[in-house]
Amino acid sequence: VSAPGSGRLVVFDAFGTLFDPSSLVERLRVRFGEDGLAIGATWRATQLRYTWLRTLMDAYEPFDVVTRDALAYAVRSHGQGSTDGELDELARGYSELEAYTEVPEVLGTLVDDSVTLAILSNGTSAMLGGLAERAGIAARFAVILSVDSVRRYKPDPAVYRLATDHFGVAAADVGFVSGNAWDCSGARRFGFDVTWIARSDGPFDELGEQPDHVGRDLRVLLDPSA
Ligand code: LAC
Repeated sequence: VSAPGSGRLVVFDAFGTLFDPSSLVERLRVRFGEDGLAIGATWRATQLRYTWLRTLMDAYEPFDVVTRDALAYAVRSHGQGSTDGELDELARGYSELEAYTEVPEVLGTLVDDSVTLAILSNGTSAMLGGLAERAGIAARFAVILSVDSVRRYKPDPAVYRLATDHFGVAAADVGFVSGNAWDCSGARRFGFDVTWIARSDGPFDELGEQPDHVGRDLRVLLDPSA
């Protein structure tokens, strides 16, 4: 029996998988008081909804723009106001997220075991490169692949194809890891071997796909029983 991370190639989602968006809620609380938590939830949900809508509309804008637009909507939808400068600064928080605590050590173990690692994310190359540098994990990745090059967002198959094209492998040879159930569904549909990182409670999506492996955090990748 082998662990989910024991394949030759493991490809990671970024937000909610390696980097923790919930750390922004504190900044929202400071600015918007008790509405901060709800604004944070609306922000993340709207950010994703806008990625899907812009892909369907064939109206791509980079993830930092979508993120800032979604924040403006979230603030207004909770009856709050803010200046452009405040929105810019809060949205920049997405480029300053912390990695989840176990991330550096698990990535180090995988690299020591000769596993090739990559990121495949909605983020722009600049956002993702900066986040990986800040967390001290940039050198662990063979490549950071951004949807920016296909101008469509996950779960469009064109995004998952970036990984198979880059490495010249079949989908089944890619171990894909995401904390987002809908991303896992899209990746499973594409044919990846998928590990869902269920960091919070809540069911997997009902999209006709199931993850191959499930864990609470990235340490599942080292667990042969998973
Ligand atoms: C990403 C989003 C899905 O990093 O979390 O692509």
